[in-house]
Amino acid sequence: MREVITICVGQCGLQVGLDFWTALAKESSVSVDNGTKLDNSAPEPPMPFFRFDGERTYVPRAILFDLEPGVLSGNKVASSFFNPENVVDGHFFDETLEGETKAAGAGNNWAQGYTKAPHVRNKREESVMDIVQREKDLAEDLDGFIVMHSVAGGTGSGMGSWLIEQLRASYPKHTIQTVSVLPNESDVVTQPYNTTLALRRLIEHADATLVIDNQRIQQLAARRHDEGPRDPKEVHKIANEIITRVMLGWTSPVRFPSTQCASLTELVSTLVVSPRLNLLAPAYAPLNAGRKDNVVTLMKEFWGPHGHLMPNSQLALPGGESSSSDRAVSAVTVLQNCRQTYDEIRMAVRASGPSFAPWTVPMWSVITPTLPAMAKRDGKMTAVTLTCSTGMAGVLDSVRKAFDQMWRRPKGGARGEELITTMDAEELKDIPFMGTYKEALGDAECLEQFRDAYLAVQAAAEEYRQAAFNSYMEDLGAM
Ligand SMILES: Nc1nc2c(ncn2[C@@H]2O[C@H](COP(=O)(O)OP(=O)(O)OP(=O)(O)O)[C@@H](O)[C@H]2O)c(=O)[nH]1
Ligand SMILES: [Mg+2]
Repeated sequence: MREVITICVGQCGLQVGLDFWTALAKESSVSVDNGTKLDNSAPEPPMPFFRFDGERTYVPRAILFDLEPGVLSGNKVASSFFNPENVVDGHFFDETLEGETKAAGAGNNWAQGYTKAPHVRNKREESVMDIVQREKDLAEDLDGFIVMHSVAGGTGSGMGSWLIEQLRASYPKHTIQTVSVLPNESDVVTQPYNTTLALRRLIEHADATLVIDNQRIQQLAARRHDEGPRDPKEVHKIANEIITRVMLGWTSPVRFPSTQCASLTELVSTLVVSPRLNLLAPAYAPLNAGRKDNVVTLMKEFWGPHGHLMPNSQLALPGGESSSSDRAVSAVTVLQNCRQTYDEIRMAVRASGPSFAPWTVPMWSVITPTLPAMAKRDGKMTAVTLTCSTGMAGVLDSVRKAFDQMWRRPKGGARGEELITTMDAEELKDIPFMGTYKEALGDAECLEQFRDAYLAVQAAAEEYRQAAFNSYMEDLGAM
């Protein structure tokens, strides 16, 4: 058995995670009220995600962290379905106060989340990594971790960064996959800083990151409902529904292993051909729930204007349709409830596949897991595709540009790269919104953190850009 532990951090991570687990419980015929089986004739729930505890209860292999009680307090599913020792809502141990206290969030500040994380304790005084290790000890043969978070605020971004570093240091051989939500342009003012600082950890330590673009999802949600911008809570609800569908599809080969694929590690290694190209673009079809589909229409939808959860301008569209030099490096599709033959699937893949980078074997892998009846939902065919696309350079460039807008002296002059690579720590006082970052980290470390993160994001963008060309293979060989 290859088990997977999900770890949700911060408001966004928790809300996405709670929706995912609620849907997973439903598909597995497990009650979110108490973890018992809803239907005794149903097969055993997928044990990579659940563990059997005692006589009647299935417990999610999941851990929920926040630095404030907001999402967790009063949430029925959080309190009834999960192991209470794995649900930590902002209790932390502050040595200077000599006792347990409540952390008041990380205030949209990466540095607050990053520096508070090592002090977090549950009611049994277990640290974050004690909790992870306890959960790991309950697995027979741990496959890896799925971390869910936003990179834009303080907790998911900062505590999430710290957690990913710790996971990588403690479990170097286990797969770390993240579901990382990128912000809307109009979200919090410090988001370009937080996003840059967190992206560095994802680039350096995650095996694979599903990049979820809130802005793009908002556009798709508005289109689906034929309306303009909506209340953020409503947008988040729709976004989380889409992310849940992506994650249910993506994890179905792990939950229902077959000879095609039997673990998260296998899935990730099919897609991530170089550890430096680990940021992946997801797509889901059909987004219009009422439609009848076959494999051809679903595959076409991915590469049409509305299937992808990443902007089309940054995607490797099929042959002649590609507006730019973007190319796919690898792609994996999971088809659920597919009743078509292998030949029909191969033909659809051949007809609608993306443009691949010239140095790769143009391989679009398709997995068709066999689902038990209760996981088939309404029996409609759905498809999730993850693509390693050189267009990710465009996403990283947008993050860098937003950062450059912020990182400047009030009186003009150098900004962005030129400023961050030449300035001294004492000049940080001139940079907008630096106060709380400096307070948490100290001047010298603060500048080092920002500079290293900025350069890491810039280097990753360049890596993706170069991966569109044949010379990339030679560059890889030269490393
Ligand atoms: N898709 C989606 N995005 C969300 C959700 N909740 C918040 N966000 C986005 O997440 C970002 C803010 O991060 P949060 O997760 O709220 O912040 P946090 O990690 O709790 O950090 P602090 O509250 O600052 O300590 C913004 O870009 C929000 O738009 C959600 O449920 N779904
Ligand atoms: Mg929060």
